[in-house]
Amino acid sequence: MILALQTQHPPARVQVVAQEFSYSLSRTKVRAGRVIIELVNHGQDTHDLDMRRIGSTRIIRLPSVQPGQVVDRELKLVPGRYQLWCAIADHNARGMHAMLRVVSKKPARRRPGKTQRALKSAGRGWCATSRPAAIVEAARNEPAQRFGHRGRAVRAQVPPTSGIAQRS
Ligand SMILES: [Cu+2]
Repeated sequence: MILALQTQHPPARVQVVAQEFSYSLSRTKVRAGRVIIELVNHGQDTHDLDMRRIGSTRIIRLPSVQPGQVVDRELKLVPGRYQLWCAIADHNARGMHAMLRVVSKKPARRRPGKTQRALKSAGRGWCATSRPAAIVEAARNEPAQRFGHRGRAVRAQVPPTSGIAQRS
């Protein structure tokens, strides 16, 4: 069911404008999943785009584009930080590189996690029934334990002050 929802969701888009010698990204953060990377060449030289998630050895390659041309590719990206660079000649060293952050899906709208739900339902059970009963029982037994006899005897030791003062 989750997979079906994911495929219905339109892919995110990131446009990368290449020129001598820089990349300009339409956004530097995108949600994980299907992402269309569009490489636009606004320069006078041929440029391309390689990208690699930090921690991974796999390099995703977009074909080179001639000046004035566009190429795009749909990818499935997992969360992480991705390095983007132009692999032509020394373009990378001359500044044609950028970073794209891929973040988990819908962090704000996510329903409570399994642990939160378990805590909530456990809390309901404990607060409404078990725990108050246990606390009441403990409170009832505590004076008797402290003074070495039953609760009734302890209550009798409490001086009857305020009630009498108000009555007279
Ligand atoms: Cu280049």
